[in-house]
Amino acid sequence: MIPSNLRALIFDVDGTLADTEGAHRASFNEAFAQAGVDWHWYEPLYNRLLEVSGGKERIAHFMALKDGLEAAPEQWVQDPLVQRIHELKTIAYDRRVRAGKVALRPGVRELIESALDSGLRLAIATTTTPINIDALLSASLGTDWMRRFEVIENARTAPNKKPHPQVYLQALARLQLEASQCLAFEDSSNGLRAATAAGLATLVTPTRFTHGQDFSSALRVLPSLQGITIAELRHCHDKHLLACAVPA
Ligand code: XBP
Ligand code: MG
Repeated sequence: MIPSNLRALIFDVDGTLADTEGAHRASFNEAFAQAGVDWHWYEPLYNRLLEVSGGKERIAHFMALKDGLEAAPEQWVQDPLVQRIHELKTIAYDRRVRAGKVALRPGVRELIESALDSGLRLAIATTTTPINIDALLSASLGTDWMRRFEVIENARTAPNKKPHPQVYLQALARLQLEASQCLAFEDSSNGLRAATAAGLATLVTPTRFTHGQDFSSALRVLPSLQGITIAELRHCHDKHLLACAVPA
C-alpha cells in the first residue's frame, strides 16, 4: 500500500471550527449601539455582508452600500469610526465567546485530537483577529489550545482577506509543506476560493450563513465533520492526488 502523502490539516475558524457568525452579528449590533450609530444588521443583510471577509472591511462595505457605492474605498477601513466600532465589537464578541456562548461544531474536537494522535500537523488560516481566535479556542479547548496548532495565520499576519490566498500561502510556507501534502477545511465560498487559489484540496462544511454558496471547487461538501476519521481523510486526499496525476 502506498504510504499516505497527507502531512497537515489547515483549518479556517469562523464557521468551520465553530458556528460563530451569530455571535459576531450580535456583537456588531451591540457595538453600533455603543458607538451611537443607528445601524442594525438583521440576519438577511448580514448574510449578504458576509460576502466581505474581515469585520472592518465589512463595516466599511456597509457604509459604502448605504452611500450607494458598489464597494468601499480602501482608506475607509482605516476610518476612525470603523476602527472604534470594530474595537467595541471585538470586546463584545470576546465577552460572548469566553462566556461559553459558542461551542465547537460537531466532530471538530474529535478530529483535532485524532489528527494529532495520527502524527498530522495542524494549522489555522483565518481572516479573524488573534483575540477572537484565543477567546473561542481558550473557551472550547482550554487555555493551552495553542499547543495543538503549529502555525496560526490570522488577520494580523495576513492583512489581505479571503478570497485572497495570502493566509493559506503563508501557512504553507511556515509549515514548509507543499499544498499537495495538506487538506484545508472551510465553511464559505470566500474561504474555499482562498484555499483553492493556494493549491489546497478543501473540505467544506457550510453553515446556515454560507449554505447555498458556490462550493463547486471543493474536494467534498459535508454537513459537518462529525464522524470523519483520519483514515477517510487520507483516502480522500490520496484519491484526489491520484486523480490529479492521471493525464486527462
Ligand atoms: C470570518 C470572517 C471574520 C468574522 C468576523 O473569518 O470573515 O471577519 O466574520 O471577525 P474566517 P472579525 O471564516 O476566515 O475565520 O470582526 O475579527 O473580522
Ligand atoms: Mg469561515
